[in-house]
Amino acid sequence: MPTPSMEDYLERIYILIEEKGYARVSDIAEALEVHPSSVTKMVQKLDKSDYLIYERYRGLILTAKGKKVGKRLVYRHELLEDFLRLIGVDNTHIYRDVEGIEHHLSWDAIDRIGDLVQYFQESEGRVKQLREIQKRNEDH
Ligand SMILES: [Mn+2]
Repeated sequence: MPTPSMEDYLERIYILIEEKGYARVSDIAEALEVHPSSVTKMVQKLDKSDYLIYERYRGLILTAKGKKVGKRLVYRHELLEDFLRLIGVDNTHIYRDVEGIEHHLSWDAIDRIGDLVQYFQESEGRVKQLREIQKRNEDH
């Protein structure tokens, strides 16, 4: 099991590779706002745990295991953003809130949140009802 910090790196590396085709240590450092030496250390750790293969001058590639986990982590982040948006959380809080909770929920909880998001997405009326309750609560 990757640690929360390993998860942050894998998630970011997966996104960088999706978007640019590669992930350089400097890009990862910039995206995560950490020192490049921290990235090198973590990348070596991820290599040891078989999430990726890192060669100093050739860059890094995700293994099948790294791709699978990275994809799941990106899905989890996006699902939690959808969830918070859906329940009416203000956009200015969403990214930070997701970063704060994403590592601390079980995959069971993630899947149940997925059900709930689907429940609302399947019917616009359900979202409307929720907004009505929220409006009522605000008025009090
Ligand atoms: Mn995240």
